[in-house]
Amino acid sequence: MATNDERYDYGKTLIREAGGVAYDYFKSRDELKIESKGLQDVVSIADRNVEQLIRRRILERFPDDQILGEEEEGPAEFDPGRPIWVVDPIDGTQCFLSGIPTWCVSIGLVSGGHIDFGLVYDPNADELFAGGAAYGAVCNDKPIRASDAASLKDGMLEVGFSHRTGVDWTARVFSDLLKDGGMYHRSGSGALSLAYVAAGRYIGYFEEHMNSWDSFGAVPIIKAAGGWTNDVMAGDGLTAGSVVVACGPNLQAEIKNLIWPGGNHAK
Ligand code: LIP
Repeated sequence: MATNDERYDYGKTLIREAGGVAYDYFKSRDELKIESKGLQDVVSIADRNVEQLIRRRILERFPDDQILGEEEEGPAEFDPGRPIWVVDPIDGTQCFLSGIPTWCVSIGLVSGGHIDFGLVYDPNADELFAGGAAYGAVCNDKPIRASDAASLKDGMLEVGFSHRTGVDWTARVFSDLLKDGGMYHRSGSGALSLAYVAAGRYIGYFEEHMNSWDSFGAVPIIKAAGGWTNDVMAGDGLTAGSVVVACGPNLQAEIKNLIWPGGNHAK
């Protein structure tokens, strides 16, 4: 029976191959036909073909594994006894199609009821972020650590947003963050930004709602890098997504108080 160590090694090679194909599309993006999936939500043949490549490669090597991908989604129900690959072929599609280099390929592996490892590949910078509890956290094989910032004043908080939600919670977080002397950033690729939290480049991350394919690739890397995230698997996080809050080890209390003031978990 295949092991997750084998999946981890295979995934690292696969995500670089997929990123290479995506990067070729990026260089000739003017030829791509852009389709709308909703408000500020676009897609092209690049997303679909890269996802198909990833699906094909996974099933060639691990035919019994299951796949949840952004473009083709997954089966109506998953068998919790078999590994599930959670795939975003191009995270940051709007940036990709606009010629902005903040996009990536993201893959997470759910196995045994938790996210065993995650992979985020940025072809523009040729950076592969990888990790999990059993593997440590690395960028291009070099160990990475989440930021040791102890205050929101000590760096940039990435704030993601999509029109899947209303604006009130995010607007309130912006307001309180700025009043407290903090600073925000939005790259347009949630997965890549979360990988940057693992690498200590951003001190934290907040987004009211992310789909699992946007967060599961980076969350295990953040944890393996000494950082903290909320439980993105809680409830039906795999299929419905969740709020995502992440930070380095010393910022947990302060970021929780910014997002859920006084421990009030209402928005
Ligand atoms: C998007 C992310 C964006 C995030 C959105 C959305 P897509 O993914 O990259 O940063 O804020 O929630 O999921 O559609 O570009 O793959």
